[in-house]
Amino acid sequence: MRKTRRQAGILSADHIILDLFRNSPDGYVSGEEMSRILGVSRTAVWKHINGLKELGYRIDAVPSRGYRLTARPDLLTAAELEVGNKRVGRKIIALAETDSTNTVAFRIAEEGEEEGTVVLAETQSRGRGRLGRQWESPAGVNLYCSIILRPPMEPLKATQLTFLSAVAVAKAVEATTKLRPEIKWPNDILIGAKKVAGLLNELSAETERINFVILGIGVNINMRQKQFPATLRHPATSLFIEQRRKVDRGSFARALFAALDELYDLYLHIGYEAIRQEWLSRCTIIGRNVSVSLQENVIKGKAIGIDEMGALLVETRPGQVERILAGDVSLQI
Ligand code: BT5
Repeated sequence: MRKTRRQAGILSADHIILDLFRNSPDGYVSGEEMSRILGVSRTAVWKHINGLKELGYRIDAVPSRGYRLTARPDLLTAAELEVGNKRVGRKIIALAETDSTNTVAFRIAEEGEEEGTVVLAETQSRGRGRLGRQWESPAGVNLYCSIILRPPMEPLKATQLTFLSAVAVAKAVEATTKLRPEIKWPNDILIGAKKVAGLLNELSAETERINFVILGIGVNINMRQKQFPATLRHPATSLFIEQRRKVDRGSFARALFAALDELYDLYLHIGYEAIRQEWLSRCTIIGRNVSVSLQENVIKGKAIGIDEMGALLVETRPGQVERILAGDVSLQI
């Protein structure tokens, strides 16, 4: 795949213009200043401004003062979200609609797309959960995204990255709201025992080596109660429902990509232990009596931790510990 300017880490003109508006003390930026900073003609600046207007930005031109941004669209655009992280979100592919962002990310990763690229969509027609389940993906209210990572490690350790994305989602919720998210093993983020986000990680690997991992993340941000179907497996919620106030989806997405970027960097340089500790500090089931439904049976006991491979450790009798790799956990009252 051809290397674009954006992939090489150079910010796009749209992004630079939006940054100039963000940092301008009185909100005005002159066409002359833009043309100087971007190194392009005034006509080219005008074309960029028109491009932003087509995306839904409202930009007024005031003679002798310059341009002023008066309204942003509630849309997740690459220009808003590419913020110069080390890896995650260096390049963002923002789609209006797709079947599943995981499917798109998997396909472009197979074609060689770089580590860190994010695919996101305003809505998904076939959003996927685990085991062929469906992920409700109404348009314009939530975040549906998939991140391509190429960690240099053995495939068995790939589940560790589910913990990494769970911690990142929790951190983004903490950064953008006053809510206290909890993590439920293995892949749910809850607020007050209701599911607010789900994770679907998919792997392409050879025997010894990972080709790539797709971190699929769905977060219910401004979804209304009436948009949830009655048939969900577990009670569900959104940040809006919990705090009765809209959350800016762009700020949430930026916080999420920053947390993922930072945690992934930590993971590559220090290792899984740093992530495991962050995960444990937000996990509510450790130390409690749980019941885990597996395909065939149910295991009951005390959850005592997670191991190297991400398995849940459940003490079923004093001294007897079961390692559980997949299952549905509920608390025993
Ligand atoms: C998950 O599966 O929780 C993983 C969800 C991952 C979604 C993201 S969105 C971006 C990326 N692209 C995709 O196609 N997928 C990923 P699981 O634990 O199997 O939970 C699925 C179950 O949660 C469903 O069977 C429903 O009962 C329930 N559910 C569906 N949509 C929901 C929603 N928006 N919020 C809360 N629960 C939901």
